[in-house]
Amino acid sequence: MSLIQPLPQGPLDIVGDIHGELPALNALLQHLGYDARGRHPQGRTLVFVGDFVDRGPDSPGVVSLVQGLVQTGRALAILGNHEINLLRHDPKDGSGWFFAARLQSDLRKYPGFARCHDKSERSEILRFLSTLPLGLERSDLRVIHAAWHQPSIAQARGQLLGNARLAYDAWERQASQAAEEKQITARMQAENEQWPHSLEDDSRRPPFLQAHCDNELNKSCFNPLKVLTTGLERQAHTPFFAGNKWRFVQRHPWWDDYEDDIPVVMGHYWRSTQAQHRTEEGLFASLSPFAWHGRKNNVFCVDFSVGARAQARKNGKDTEHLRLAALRWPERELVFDDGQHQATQLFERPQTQTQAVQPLAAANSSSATAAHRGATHCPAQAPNKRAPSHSSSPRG
Ligand SMILES: [Mn+2]
Repeated sequence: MSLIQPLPQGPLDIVGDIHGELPALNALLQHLGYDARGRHPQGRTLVFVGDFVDRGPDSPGVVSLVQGLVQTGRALAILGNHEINLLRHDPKDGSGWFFAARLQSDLRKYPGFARCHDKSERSEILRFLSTLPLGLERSDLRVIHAAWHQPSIAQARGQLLGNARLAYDAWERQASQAAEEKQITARMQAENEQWPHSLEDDSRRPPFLQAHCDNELNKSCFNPLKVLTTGLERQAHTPFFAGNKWRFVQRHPWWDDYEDDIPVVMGHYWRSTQAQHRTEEGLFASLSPFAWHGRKNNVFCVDFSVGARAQARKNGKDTEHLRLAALRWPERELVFDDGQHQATQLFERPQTQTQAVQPLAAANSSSATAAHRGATHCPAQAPNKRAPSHSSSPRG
């Protein structure tokens, strides 16, 4: 039993990041045709891509619902970065429902939310989360929270189910050792003397601080379980201000390098149903809101940003584009929490064996590329020419 588990056969409904929006989840399950116990008249199975919790009005309620469905065999679920944060006792934005340390700051930012009140409730949530895998697969589909990155998947396969937290912590310690060996901290200190201003001051654009960049890349790309749940990053072309600080690395659209024929469905990346609302780094900028993406047009992000609904509501902003969706497989149709059905676009079927006849030289060069990629966790770190947009929307 490994951290990468099989998907069951039959039709699936793959639900995007929920982020504590229990009313949206209940509405979506109804529109999908599930009864209160998660049974579907056509024998469909629910799959949750992670990030069930944080920011929304009822994270404990969402966990409890997902847990009930998983334990009765009606659903499968994988861990997202927000569940990993809970497992590692790492309080972050939006987790005030679980961690007292975040309560005051979250109460200011989000409207009233249900909390975990006692230790036994928290322990039960952690016990359940610790049983979940990080990836799911079958011959025609792969499901992951953020990145189906083959070398990281291979590492996760070698870890026992139930071991996510221990393995994650061990890789984090190794990442710190690697940073020491590369003298990243000392080089960052030198840069801090050269640039003594706060990196949270958007009025002062820093020069490109290479050690700060190296530090971010080491932190994001070293740990394979982190890569699977938060995605890959790469060096930015120029410093850019996002999420309230100057950054030197940006998210890497790994799907543009994904060469396998097996489609991947993921969450995590805050796409929008409206063309004018883009993610901060323009990851889906040139894409229809309902399109498959990537080199082979066989990757689909099913996170339609319902996680930003709580804050938008509090600030009196439009929430229409912030929605919860499920992707029906094999139909490739989206169903939203308001009942809208929407066909997806641009999907390319995998080539069949007879179509996939390649000249020998081309086949050899592609396997050499794959072997090269397997040698490192990080993608090629050539500076990206496309400057990301200036924004303070949340990450992950
Ligand atoms: Mn996420």
